[in-house]
Amino acid sequence: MIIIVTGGAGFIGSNFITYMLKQHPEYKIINVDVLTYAGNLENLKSIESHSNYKLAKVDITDVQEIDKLFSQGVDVVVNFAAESHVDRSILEPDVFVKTNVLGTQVLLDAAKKYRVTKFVQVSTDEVYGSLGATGLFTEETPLTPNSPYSASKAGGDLLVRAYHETFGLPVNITRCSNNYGPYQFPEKLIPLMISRALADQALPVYGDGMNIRDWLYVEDHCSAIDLVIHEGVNGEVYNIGGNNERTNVHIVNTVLQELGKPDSLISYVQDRPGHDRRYGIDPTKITNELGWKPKHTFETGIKETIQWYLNNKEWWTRIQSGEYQKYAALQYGTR
Ligand code: NAD
Ligand code: TDX
Repeated sequence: MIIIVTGGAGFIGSNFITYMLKQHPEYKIINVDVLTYAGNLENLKSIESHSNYKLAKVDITDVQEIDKLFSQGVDVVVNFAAESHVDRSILEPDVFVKTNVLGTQVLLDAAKKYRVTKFVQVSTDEVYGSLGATGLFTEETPLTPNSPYSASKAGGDLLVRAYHETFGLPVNITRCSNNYGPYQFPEKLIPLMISRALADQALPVYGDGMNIRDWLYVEDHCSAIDLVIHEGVNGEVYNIGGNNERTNVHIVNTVLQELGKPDSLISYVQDRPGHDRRYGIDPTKITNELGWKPKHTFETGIKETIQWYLNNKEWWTRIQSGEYQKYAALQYGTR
């Protein structure tokens, strides 16, 4: 099986490639990644010389290059490539539309032309918008995205759906809750708080800190996608989540406790515009129909993650010293 994994140098994509080469060492994996600020080949150090792994530094919006790649043979596409950070989408929405909508359409056209046997669109629960105090997102929840990021992901998802309905392309869409684990870029909540707490910097909590996210350890997300590739019914959407709803304040307090740092580092700052209050995934469909089960609880996963960041300080300090500084200055000033 030849799998094109787009965005394979990012957080989830790199975990996924590593996971797949462990589970299915005979599969050939081509990582299509243009290496934006979020793409980091260091994430793939453990498998970079695997005989079944290849990197193609290509932009998914580049029609000619994508066509050339697909013409060399591909069975399955897993599309992780995206601009993924909500705060950046508020500062600069245009690149989100380009990559997450146009890029998806370019991949769909190539997948159709070269008759792939499966196209998996890796999407997010954020396309469903925000929940009140009760209820969960099911696959039938209407799409009501609130940020430029989630609107662009919803746009990509609707194109994937349309290519199934119109052209019969064998697709699946997966919608996952917040991932955490090794190699997550330190702009996202958990690694941001770990890295700033270790430097005794203020921890910026948006609004009242009572927004809720539903956390999933990245390896459990990878096992779900592996299942969808093999067992997913064409045209179906699968929600992926581990029933781990936590407030942001709970997350930050957990990080502080694990690192032995004081609460006084917490700094409540202006809320994110359009900030979704609560996400919660109902994973009944993937659990009952495909037999998926997460291996990690939040309590074990967060401990492992914090330990990983403690053991891999060079990885994230190198990132923080690069292009990230411009964004951090804009986002956090001198706090
Ligand atoms: P990330 O930002 O860490 O990585 C994105 C990767 O895509 C990077 O390697 C980047 O170089 C690459 N990329 C960006 N634009 C590209 C382009 N035009 N052409 C080729 N490559 C490009 O993202 P992530 O957190 O690993 O998320 C991966 C996917 O999963 C995204 O589609 C995201 O929407 C989705 N998702 C993420 C989460 C989460 O909690 N992180 C949750 C649900 C869904
Ligand atoms: O500095 C911060 N302070 C803060 O309070 C940051 C960066 C975040 N937050 C809050 C905002 C959210 O309520 O923490 C929560 C999590 O924020 P992010 O890590 O930015 O994640 P989120 O906005 O929930 O989106 C993530 O999960 C869904 C990923 O970035 C998306 O790619 C994915 O689709």
